[in-house]
Amino acid sequence: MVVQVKTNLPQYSKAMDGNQNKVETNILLLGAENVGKSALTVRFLTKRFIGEYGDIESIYSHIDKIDGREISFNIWDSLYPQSCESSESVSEEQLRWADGIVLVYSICDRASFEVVQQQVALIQKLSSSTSSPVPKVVVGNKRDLQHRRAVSSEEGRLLAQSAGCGFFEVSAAEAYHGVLPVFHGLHELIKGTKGVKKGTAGIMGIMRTVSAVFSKKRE
Ligand SMILES: Nc1nc2c(ncn2[C@@H]2O[C@H](COP(=O)(O)OP(=O)(O)OP(=O)(O)O)[C@@H](O)[C@H]2O)c(=O)[nH]1
Ligand SMILES: [Mg+2]
Repeated sequence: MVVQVKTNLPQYSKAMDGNQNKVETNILLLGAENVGKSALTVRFLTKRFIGEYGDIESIYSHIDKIDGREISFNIWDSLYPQSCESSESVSEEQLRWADGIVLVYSICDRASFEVVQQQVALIQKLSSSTSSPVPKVVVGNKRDLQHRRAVSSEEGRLLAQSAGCGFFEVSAAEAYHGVLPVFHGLHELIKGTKGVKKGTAGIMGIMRTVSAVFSKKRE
């Protein structure tokens, strides 16, 4: 297996790079384990659904075009910490890094919906001292598993509405075109609030590239 691993994150530019045309945006995926955070990430990066992803936490870098403008997406596919207090499931470091947050639950897993509720509250608490709230979207994944649905669309929508977030129900397994609006929609929210921000945080030991994802699939 050929896996390209960089031991240091690159020094990201702030809002734009020198040519004033490339925008950088940091997106953090949160949510309980097994809800499809990695599946959504890989779908967006590669248009593919691999099936099994392992429990790897990574920041992926991906350049996409929206309305003719290059957007450099840095996507932190997080792991829900094992045996942690719910109050520790989002870190200040993650919030400092993120321009926008995707909160993922599985529509078949009520406990995962409760995790998102807790994480929304925690983000509000941790962000209360900062001037502007981080743009967020709530995502109910595994919409293809209707027969196992445990969380209604209405509940998801209400949670998102009460937290001032966007809302999507998607299936990472089924289609790319359903997943794309999650990332592009969040980017629009970020753009609408404050543009994009920050340089790198020296937080992750590893940055994996899209080619690493493909290599994994072919393994
Ligand atoms: N049916 C169905 N299965 C899905 C979907 N998305 C992910 N899965 C499956 O759900 C399982 C967990 O997916 P992951 O993407 O690894 O979930 P995760 O949230 O990254 O999990 P952790 O990294 O362990 O926290 C895998 O077996 C996926 O194939 C979906 O939309 N529909
Ligand atoms: Mg994962």
